[in-house]
Amino acid sequence: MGAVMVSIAGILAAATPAEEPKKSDGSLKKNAQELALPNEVKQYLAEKLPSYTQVTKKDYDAIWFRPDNKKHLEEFNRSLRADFDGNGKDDFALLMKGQVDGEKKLALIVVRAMDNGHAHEILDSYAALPAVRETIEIDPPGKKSMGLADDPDPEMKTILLPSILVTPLESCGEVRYYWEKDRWHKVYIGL
Ligand SMILES: [Ca+2]
Repeated sequence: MGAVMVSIAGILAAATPAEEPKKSDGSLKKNAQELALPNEVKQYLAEKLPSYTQVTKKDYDAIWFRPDNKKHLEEFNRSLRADFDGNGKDDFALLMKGQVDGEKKLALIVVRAMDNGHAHEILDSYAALPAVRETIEIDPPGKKSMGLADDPDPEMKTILLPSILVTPLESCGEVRYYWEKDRWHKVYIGL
């Protein structure tokens, strides 16, 4: 992930120190294990997205990873738990395999806990290569990020909620998803 970090640092240099260490909130380690989904989330997925199954460690093939990625294989996240939409209830971001328009694809799916039940959004989909190459992690609240893509106000801004970072391994082009004003926003970083 070194190359990605360098290019992000270039973009964020004006607002944050280069190579800023990860916050020691334990999110990476904590989420490196398979998250145990609550039963109500499992039931929701079975009902609403029956063709999808969660990506597992077996879906990554270390053979084609660079050595510096291989050593991080144990830390690759496929599932995250945080209050992404800020309603006080924990939500789940999941990398899942499923059929999209008749093709086997990977998808980044968020299941949000609502006052009554759950809601979900399919934030993105990716080609199902011979092995999964995406990994996801939580970026803690308070990060500064350039608003781009679908953001009408492309200025450096502070993300107030935990956001989801998607890193394509063996490639560059990290993507951030964050919730603001009742919807998801997608920002490309590290291009
Ligand atoms: Ca929530």
